[in-house]
Amino acid sequence: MSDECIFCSIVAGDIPARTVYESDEVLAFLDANPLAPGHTLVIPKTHAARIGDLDAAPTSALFDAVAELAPRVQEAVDADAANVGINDGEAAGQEVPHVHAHVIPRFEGDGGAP
Ligand code: DGP
Repeated sequence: MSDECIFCSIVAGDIPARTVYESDEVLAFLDANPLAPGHTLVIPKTHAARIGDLDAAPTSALFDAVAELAPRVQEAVDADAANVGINDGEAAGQEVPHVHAHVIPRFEGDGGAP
């Protein structure tokens, strides 16, 4: 838990979010700036800025949750596919320094990758 981390504040319930899944290790919620309907962020509850900083157990819990949620998110918005990815580091586009996986639903003919 980091006091200055937006996503830690969401985990703590101090900032509201539209939660779609929660376990002891992982939280998933809708992205505040969605690139598509249903755009979901999946985060470990443990704070780590980069994927390489995360311990093995939360890493495993994160990827298990992503694998479980990606098809469910697609189904929820009737999407054809999804982009699943992590921006790992500022130069890769990471704006929030708390590890998070994006699940971005995609639709046939929606114009290409985000
Ligand atoms: P990235 O660029 O990979 O760090 O993506 C960060 C995402 O987090 C971005 O798509 C917007 C989203 N985001 C930032 N702040 C908040 C917030 O307070 N609530 C929610 N739900 N999403 C947020």
